[in-house]
Amino acid sequence: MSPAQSSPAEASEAYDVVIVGAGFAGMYMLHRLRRLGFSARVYEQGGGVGGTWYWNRYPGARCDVESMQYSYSFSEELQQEWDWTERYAPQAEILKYANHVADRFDLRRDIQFDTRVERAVFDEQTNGWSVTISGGKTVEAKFVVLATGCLSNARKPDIKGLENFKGPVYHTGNWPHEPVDFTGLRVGLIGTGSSGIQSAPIIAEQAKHLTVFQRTANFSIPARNATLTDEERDAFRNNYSEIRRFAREVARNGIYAEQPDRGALDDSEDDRHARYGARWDRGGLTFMYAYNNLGLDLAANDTAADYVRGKITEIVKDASTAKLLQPNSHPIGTKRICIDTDYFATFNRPNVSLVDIKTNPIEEITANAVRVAGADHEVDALVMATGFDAMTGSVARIGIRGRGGRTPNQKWAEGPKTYLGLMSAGFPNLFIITGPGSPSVLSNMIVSIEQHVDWIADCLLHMRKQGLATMEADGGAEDKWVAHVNEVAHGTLYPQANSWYMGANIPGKPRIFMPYIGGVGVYRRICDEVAGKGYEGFVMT
Ligand code: N01
Repeated sequence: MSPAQSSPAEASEAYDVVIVGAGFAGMYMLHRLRRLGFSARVYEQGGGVGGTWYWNRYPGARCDVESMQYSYSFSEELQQEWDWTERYAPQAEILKYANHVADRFDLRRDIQFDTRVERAVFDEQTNGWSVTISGGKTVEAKFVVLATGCLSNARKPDIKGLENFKGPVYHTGNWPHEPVDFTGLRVGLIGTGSSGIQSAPIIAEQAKHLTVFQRTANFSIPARNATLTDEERDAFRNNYSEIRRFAREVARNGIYAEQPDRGALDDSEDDRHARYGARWDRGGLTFMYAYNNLGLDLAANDTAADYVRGKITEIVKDASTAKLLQPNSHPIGTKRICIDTDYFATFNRPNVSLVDIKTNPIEEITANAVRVAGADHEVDALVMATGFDAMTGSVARIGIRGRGGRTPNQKWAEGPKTYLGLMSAGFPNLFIITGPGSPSVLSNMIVSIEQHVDWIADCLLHMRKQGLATMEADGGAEDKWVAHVNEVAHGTLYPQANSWYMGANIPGKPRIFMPYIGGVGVYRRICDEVAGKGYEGFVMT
């Protein structure tokens, strides 16, 4: 491998590394590689940086990890200078931050926007990749890094008659860049995951009528969003090194927070109620850290689920609507828990109705209505908050060909197989950032992104120093890792839910719990040990 130190890499159309995607992973990967003297080119299908925050512009979109923690830690100056305005940053502010990072670190000159990577083919003679981009141009790369995101392949479900609908159809994960005005319109919202739950209250404020079509009722905790004060910002800034260390090494999900010290059944009912109450009042994801066994023990989990179901009954005035909104199909937290602002209260509005499509699935979409159980619910616009082909979808849609021309789809027909979520045997010199088999979507994504980027950068540096050209996951090491990922998942309640973690939202997708649930600290130590032992489990030549 030869870092491009002489002639500009672009002239030769050959790079040490091609990075796919300019979200938070792609941007930081580029920054690290450039600093190490590697030539790198990023291809980004969007017109700007930001990845998920570039596409998900739906009303109410904001991050459910607090802004002071959902941010890069690699630059002390950056984390000291950026002023987050709210406890949970809205999409527009995160996108502004991404643009600030791109400018501050002069990233744009190595990013080509509005460009999809269509194909990446491994050449077994040269041990490199030929990468074909939209427009048909092919560039060569020794390494390819997929920074394609885990929730970037928005999926409109195949509902009968959808093509006949006369009004606009939006997807939350691919929202127009211009503001959408629902004033005076009857809006149908399909999907009640995080995106649907965030957008419903905002759409309801604007629309003439909002009809929410609910297949699975979801658990949601109030965000209690608020403006951040200088004191609150300083509390983080003055302690960032310890907060970041804790998030990386101690917290299971990469979020600095008080860790639970006991199980739910160790407390009396009154004490439990008080503890849940305090966390409900505080708001946010840490509701699930009330006890240390909520993800492990169904009886413990039921106590938290009952608490939230009780809250829904308290908030929603109409008893039958409240009952329908109460989740009963999965343990709390086993589908990604939602964080909302006034979601349940929205159903008290006279212009909002809820339609159960679990008991009676949507029969058909007509020119102006959604038909359920023979009744037409007339709508002028449809919002699909129907989620993503998560974790594997964005890898599968690139025409990747590894050894023997094999595609990831062929190899992953029974579920994704990777070693550490970083590489998959048969696809040498191809890294995935926050891939399946790593903590990824179960964590604060930026913590996991930084860990993977640093690991990959260190690895490439090691290879350069050692004069190594090729790296590939060993099939045996990969099999052991996949077995471990499964074993850890099956020690928890998570596989009980029909979640996108399990691939359950995509008809025909294999049911495998995709992320690694062992915790970011444990995982980081495993990755560091692997590197410390000369990249054990990888074959390097
Ligand atoms: O997608 P989802 P999302 N007919 O897959 C329903 C992150 N995120 O975009 O549960 C009818 O969770 C589906 O029903 P069911 C976060 O990690 C974060 O909301 O499959 N309904 C479900 O209700 C999150 O988990 C933030 O039965 C259909 C909904 O559509 C992830 O992204 C904000 C259907 C899809 O929910 C994905 O969230 C937003 C069909 N054919 C997203 N197909 C924050 O940071 C699907 N559904 C706050």
